[in-house]
Amino acid sequence: MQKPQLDQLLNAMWQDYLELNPDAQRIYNLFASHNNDQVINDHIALRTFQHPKVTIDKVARPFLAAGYQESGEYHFPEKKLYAKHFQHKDISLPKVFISELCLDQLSSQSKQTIENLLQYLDSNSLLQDNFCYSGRHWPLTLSTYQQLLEESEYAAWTAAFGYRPNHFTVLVNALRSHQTLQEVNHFLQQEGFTLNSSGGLIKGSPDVFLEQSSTLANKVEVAFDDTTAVIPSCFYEFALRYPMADGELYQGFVAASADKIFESTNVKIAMGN
Ligand code: OOG
Ligand code: NI
Repeated sequence: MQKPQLDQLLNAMWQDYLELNPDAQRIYNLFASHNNDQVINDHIALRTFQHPKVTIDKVARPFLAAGYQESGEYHFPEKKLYAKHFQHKDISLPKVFISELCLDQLSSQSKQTIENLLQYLDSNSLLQDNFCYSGRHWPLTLSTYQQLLEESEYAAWTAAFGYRPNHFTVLVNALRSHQTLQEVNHFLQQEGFTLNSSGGLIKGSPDVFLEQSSTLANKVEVAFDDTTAVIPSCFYEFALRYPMADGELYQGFVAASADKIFESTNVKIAMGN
């Protein structure tokens, strides 16, 4: 895939994401207005299920075709997740973080439910470049969503939204207006945005070369087969990267911090109850 197609894909993903989280545009504009219209995206996150039909590498296909390379892997035993990140040698391009839910670690009921959903997924759709913003490919009732939610918030989110960007991320290093994550958080709170405080507002530290914070997922009305319901959708993230011993900014992720970032779509936290 050539650069113009990749830019087009990234832009289409941003537009799709804004439909679920229009606040991201407001935040983007606030930072853009203080930074000569320059806001750099550190990474985009996608979610999937660990299944031969939709492996991380299959979801990553258009990025791999555009020259991205697998650059790190992460384990989240408590959340039953596994993830990889992909990056491009052109460091102005966002990294892509793709996680998957390990179905073999779920109850047989949840595993069966998800396998049933995945039967509706046409394998050919994965060959389309728009797959990573193609949404939900299966029928879903509110009670199935709620059943999954009892066992895994991630399972419920992925069942409800399917293949769409979960979040974009402002690279704080590239901001002139705000140099620290404390300043970013303070600014966002003053502007009225609610941040994810799970594990503290700031996840990580200079010791692990990465500090991150995020808004809480926006709540949207989702049409299920039987009814509609308001559930958490997507959030916006802020990342400050620190130089390693060789002077290069750390480009990876930190599992202990990511574990808390995942909770930005937690129903109890995001719905405020
Ligand atoms: C991904 C959470 C992890 C990060 O930057 O550490 C993450 C997700 O919520 O899907 O994005
Ligand atoms: Ni992230």
